[in-house]
Amino acid sequence: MPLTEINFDGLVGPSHNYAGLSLGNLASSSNAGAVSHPRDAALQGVEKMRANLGLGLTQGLLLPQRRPNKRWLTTLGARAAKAEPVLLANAMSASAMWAANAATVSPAPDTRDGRCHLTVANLMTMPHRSHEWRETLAQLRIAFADETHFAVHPPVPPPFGDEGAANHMRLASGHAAPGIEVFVYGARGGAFPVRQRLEACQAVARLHRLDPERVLFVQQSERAIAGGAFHNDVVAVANENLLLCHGQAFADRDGVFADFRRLLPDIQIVEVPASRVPLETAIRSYLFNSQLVTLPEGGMALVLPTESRDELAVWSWLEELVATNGAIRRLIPVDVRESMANGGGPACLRLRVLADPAHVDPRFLVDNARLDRVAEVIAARWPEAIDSERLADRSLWAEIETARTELCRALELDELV
Ligand code: SUG
Repeated sequence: MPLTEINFDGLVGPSHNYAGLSLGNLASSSNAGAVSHPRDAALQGVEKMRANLGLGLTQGLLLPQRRPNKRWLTTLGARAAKAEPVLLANAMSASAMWAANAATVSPAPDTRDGRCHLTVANLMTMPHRSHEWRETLAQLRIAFADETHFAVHPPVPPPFGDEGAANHMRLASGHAAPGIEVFVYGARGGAFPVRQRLEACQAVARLHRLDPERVLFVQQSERAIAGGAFHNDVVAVANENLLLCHGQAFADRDGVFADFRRLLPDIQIVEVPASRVPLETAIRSYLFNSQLVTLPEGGMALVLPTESRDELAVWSWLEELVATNGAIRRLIPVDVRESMANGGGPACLRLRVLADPAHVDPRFLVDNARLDRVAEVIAARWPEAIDSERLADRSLWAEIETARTELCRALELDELV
């Protein structure tokens, strides 16, 4: 098969909860302490994968990680049974579901050695995310074990924060054409932390053996981070030669657009002006946190959260776009409300890899039959609800472990147990 867009969705883990751990992520902060519904959350994710299969797209998945992460607690001299509530919440987070933060991916046409390179993100800015990388690396090393086609790199070391594909865009005249790779970093975020560092972006570009002439390092605007866009994919999304972004996404809008046009003359930049959709509305609706996908029949679709349909200013702008744009032909709302309540929309939930699916370990790829098996395990084993009191409950830990073990077995990934 030729180079294909494969979206690996992070399956929502059985410990999914709302602990308000992400400063600068407005949804996470405002839902702190709410009761979560891991079973519904994971089934919403499965339905999103089914919808993408229905569009004729290739779909993969990444598995939930062990929670509570006792190994991480041990490195801090703590034990789950006695850990303070905040530390335990950090060890219980299901945040690995947001696979756009698993790694940065440079597909084969962009790299000097003609392999697809993946660098696992260190996610070091937020404690609950900083311990994801080890299990992510283990999974990616299995999924992309074929070293003639893939190179999987361990994370960039501290102190350079790296949050993966959520801050990376590839623009190209087609999937198979050499692309330009855009790394978006933060320098200032007002009251909120900057999570993606320029030094990390530069390291990833070197590790991936990209042509320096076709790489851009772009500063995210302080206004965007301070407004709650803690990752670039909250204010911009790209696919092939199309960039859809908010007018306040980048620090130097004009300079950035000029660079894009110089390196990719046939680029189509669709900018949503703040006068039509204010930044706050864009962040609340997560309009840009959509999957912009190429449809097998031609044209593109925007797979977006139902929250953007519920926001009048957003939806009317999008309907106008579809009527006039030519490239984006369909709007496909998906319900991922449980993930959205922690600041993760459809694009956060997936890691996009351009590769030949025949080169990927098939156990990480899904069709409807495999998703049926996944959904059965979720329906039987995922907890129905979790409130903050329950995080310290040993019977919940046992339930979570059994759920994950059964899922690994159902997918024949016993080595992850
Ligand atoms: O890192 N939320 C995630 C959301 C990540 C979204 N990903 C992308 N934009 N690609 C984060 O802030 C919430 C955790 C909590 O509060 O329990 C959380 O980690």
